[in-house]
Amino acid sequence: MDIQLLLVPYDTARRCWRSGAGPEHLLQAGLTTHLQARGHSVADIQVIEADPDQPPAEIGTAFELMRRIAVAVRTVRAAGRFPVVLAGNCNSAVGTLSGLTPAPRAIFWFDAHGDCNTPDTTATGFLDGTGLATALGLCWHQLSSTVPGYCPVQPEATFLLGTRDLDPPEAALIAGSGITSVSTAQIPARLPELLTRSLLKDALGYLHLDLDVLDPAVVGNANSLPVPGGLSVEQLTSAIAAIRARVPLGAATLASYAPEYDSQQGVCRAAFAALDTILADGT
Ligand SMILES: [Mn+2]
Repeated sequence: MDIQLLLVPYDTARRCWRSGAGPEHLLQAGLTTHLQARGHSVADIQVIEADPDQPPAEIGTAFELMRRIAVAVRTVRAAGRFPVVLAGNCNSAVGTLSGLTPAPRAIFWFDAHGDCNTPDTTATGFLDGTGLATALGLCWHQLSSTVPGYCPVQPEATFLLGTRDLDPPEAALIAGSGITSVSTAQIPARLPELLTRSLLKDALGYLHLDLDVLDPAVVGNANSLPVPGGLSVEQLTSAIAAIRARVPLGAATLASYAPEYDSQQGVCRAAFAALDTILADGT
């Protein structure tokens, strides 16, 4: 496969801080040569940078990055390459999904957390906890409209996978939304059946992998927010294969990986294995 790696090395508007260091770490661990050894063609790395003329601001910088990601993803796909976004923050997904329009899109969001708060429900003020809600058109309407190609994704075409840490208002929002939640216990056995129920006809899939979906006790800590009871590597790759058997993918993202917490490199290895399945021929 012809692949373009798009690096977005920011966390909360800070470059290479915390999970902003994840993209570079994956490269230094040999990701490019790993992919080439699997037979993929990997174009020169493209790094998405914040506007150097603007002061860092958690909200403003995140949306500036989304605007730039949206343009980059569209350009990469027009050149016939598959975009793999390595991002600090999950909210980069808003940009990536915007680069896939006008196709109807389906979201497969692997994450220990729901990222489905809104500015009215968040108790932490952490913008990245609103990323999926923004992609679904539930908040940040003015700023979302500045992202080229932005169009909300339908909740009925959205899957939350392996999510196990929700704030009460977030849980209520998801329960009433049409989003399909797939618990860790349901992966992979129940997934094919759940995938047949949803609105996926003609959809272009977006696979979002927040690496904290993995089990901290078995695989390692992906970031500062470990939640017990996550997926094994085998569960994750089985689920990805089941998704690929159902829906063609338009783009994929690996996000929220802060390498300082991954002391045994288990999450790094799992990221490589996940990408192998995301990019494999013939699944
Ligand atoms: Mn996340």
